[in-house]
Amino acid sequence: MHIFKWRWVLCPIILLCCTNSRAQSPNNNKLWYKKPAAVWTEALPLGNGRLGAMVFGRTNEELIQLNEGSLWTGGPVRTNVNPGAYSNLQIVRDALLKEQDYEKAYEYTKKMQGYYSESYLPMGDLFIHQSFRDTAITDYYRDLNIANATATTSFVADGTTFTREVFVSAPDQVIVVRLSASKPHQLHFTVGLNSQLALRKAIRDGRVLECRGKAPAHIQPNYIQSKNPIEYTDTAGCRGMRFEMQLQAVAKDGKVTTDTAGVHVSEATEVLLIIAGATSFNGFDKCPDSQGKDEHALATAALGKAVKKSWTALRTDHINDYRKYFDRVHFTLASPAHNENAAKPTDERLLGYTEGAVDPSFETLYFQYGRYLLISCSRPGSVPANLQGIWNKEMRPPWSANYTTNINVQMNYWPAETLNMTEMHQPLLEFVKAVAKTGAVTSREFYHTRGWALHHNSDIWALSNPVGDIGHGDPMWANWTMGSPWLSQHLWTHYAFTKDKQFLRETAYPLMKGAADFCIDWLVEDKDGFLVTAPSVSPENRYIDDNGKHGSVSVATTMDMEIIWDLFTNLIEASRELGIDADYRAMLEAKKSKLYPLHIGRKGNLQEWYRDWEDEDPHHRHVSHLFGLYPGREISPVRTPDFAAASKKTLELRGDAGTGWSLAWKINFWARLLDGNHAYKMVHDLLHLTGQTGTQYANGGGSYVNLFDAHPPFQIDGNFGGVAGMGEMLLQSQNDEMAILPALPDAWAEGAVSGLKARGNFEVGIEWKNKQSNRISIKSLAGSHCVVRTAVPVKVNGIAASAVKDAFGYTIQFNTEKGKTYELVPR
Ligand code: FUC
Repeated sequence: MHIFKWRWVLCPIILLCCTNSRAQSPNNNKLWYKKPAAVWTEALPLGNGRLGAMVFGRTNEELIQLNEGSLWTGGPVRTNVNPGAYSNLQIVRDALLKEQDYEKAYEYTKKMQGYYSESYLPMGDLFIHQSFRDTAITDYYRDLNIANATATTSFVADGTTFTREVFVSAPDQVIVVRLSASKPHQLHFTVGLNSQLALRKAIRDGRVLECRGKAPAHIQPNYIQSKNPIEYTDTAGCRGMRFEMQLQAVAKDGKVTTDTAGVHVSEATEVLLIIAGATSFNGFDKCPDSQGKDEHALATAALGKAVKKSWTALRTDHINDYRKYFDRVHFTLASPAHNENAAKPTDERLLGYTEGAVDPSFETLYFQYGRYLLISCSRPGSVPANLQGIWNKEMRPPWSANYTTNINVQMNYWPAETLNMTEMHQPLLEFVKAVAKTGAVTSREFYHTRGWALHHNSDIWALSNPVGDIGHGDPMWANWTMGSPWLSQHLWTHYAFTKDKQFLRETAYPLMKGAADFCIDWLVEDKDGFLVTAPSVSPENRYIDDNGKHGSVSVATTMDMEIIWDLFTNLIEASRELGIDADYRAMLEAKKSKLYPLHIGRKGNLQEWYRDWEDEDPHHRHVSHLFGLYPGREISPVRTPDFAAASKKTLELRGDAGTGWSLAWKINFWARLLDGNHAYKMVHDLLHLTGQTGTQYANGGGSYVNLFDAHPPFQIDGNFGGVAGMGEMLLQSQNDEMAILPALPDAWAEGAVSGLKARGNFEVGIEWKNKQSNRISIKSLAGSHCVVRTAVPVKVNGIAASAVKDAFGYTIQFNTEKGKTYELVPR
């Protein structure tokens, strides 16, 4: 809902700006280019949460690279992978807590590892060979319209305009391509399907091209040297899923023939290509082959249904479905040079922005693009978005394009609730149920602990063991144990935003309790009586201890303690909300009070380690110890000013540079520190054209030409963390109050946003000028009590509200009625 209409603003100066802001909306929803994609990171992503397509927009040799979110190597996780693991735990603990022999602890920690995760796969490539012989191509244009999730390519050859429109439909579960020519009978082309995976092709009913394939049993992670990294033979049993792609052309006129080389079309004017794809994946605990779904039946049914629909019906259903989510949030900034900037193709606009052009509407486009991407790669019923969302062309993608849980998969979902896409959170929340099952086995087998444990990597099989192929991984990532409490935060967050008590009672609470049980058993007492984690790492940094020794395994890293604090705090609140488990709650409260506390180091920083040690890499990309600032809520300028000041010092010492996701995290940190200008600086750094084009690893995050986040290489978390951070600049609600424009930068002095969500299930719109909100609209969707923090005192629905003033502004409180909207204006 667009709560604020610019027409309400009467002052002529504003009207001028409003005209601008209005004028920007129609064409500020497009990424567009004057040339085809030369490389994958210039192609444009489409998706319905399950099927993904990267559209290159080439003229004679169009390439649309295809993915299916559940197409991974492997099969259900194995149990009892390292029966000797547990025997090392006490040795590690003694080495850490009694002998202070951290090198020994490191060596023995390595003995507590299992297998690497499986790998996400590319499904196929759709080629369209359309020959124009020697004819010159003119008027070339391609775009991605994020307002209707459609990519269009058009160009002129021999006096005919050729247009190709592509979308991936969620209601119809197919990819749709329409090719059309402005003059009759000018379409002559062949469409083919290929894959890097083994395919068998067949023709059904003379008109459907079927491509049946099988995924490898395992692929070694790309960072492992291996002579035969791709294994098709299933030695372990139950590994290697089937998949199928189907293609059919529907032509209004002309001739269409289909053989295994592809679909051949001539003398047509308009042709629809319908592509269906499915895998046999049937859940994390089912053999993908013998117990798999019937991928042939799934693809056949989707294709059969879609070919009967008209282009208009397919397109209308797709757009209506997509807009249900996308249209919930509007964000505009006064953008004086908008028309000039938007007149540039996106690659040039990005370059201009990188070189310093002031272009606020590009920032709002980037914000909405992040929302577009989550809606496109994570839908109810799909598997969670991986390191690349659902878009991957590599057989051995970076870090297996898996679920990396020491920051990355969580970051993917940071904008889900705040930016009004709660449904898109569902795949991750469902995944927690699966990983809690495998994690219970891992917890028991590796540590003899209760509850469920998850380490730093997972996959669609809900892998939960510490990776490393038993002894080959570095514990600074492989043996990080805080996956279950961190993922539990998402369960609580979903409840906090939706107030869905049934979800809390039936789903979230038991899973959170399972994670807490693991943490309770995992914690041990140090000699001062504090509860600590041991072994403990701070992803993925190393310390230099007081004796000058470098290491990564130690005791009670700040991140561990903050994550456990977060879970215990959330679980205590959850049990209160549900009015259950008073004894368990009292036990948690007692444990919480004994957790090793936060410390401020001698540099005034928030200590990362158990002791005030130096960092081996002071500028490390991970800033794990600020978890309590974001996404946690232990640290805040309002409630814990000393730790907030120490966090600020930490960020200054760490510096701004980092990988894409690191820059994105820092937007959120600075927003939580209420420093809008520094947060904005980080937005700028993230939306900065990277010098990389391929899958190269390099320092310095940024954005590719298609505005995908560059780690580099491409990793989608930075897109999601980045836009979540932009949301945190506009609205925060983690401290039992809704802070309006808490970190507004000078560059965003005037604008309007609507449809943001706040905890308590409020939908919030804000309109501001000169950095001051002049209208706030709060729609109460659950009838929760509302506490609002503003910069100036306000009236609520015309009545002056009594406000409490402190150094951070004014807070007012009022009860709300479910379904009612409250308008707040300056008094
Ligand atoms: C973590 C990070 C890396 C990368 C990888 C997928 O291990 O430290 O930078 O993002 O995940």
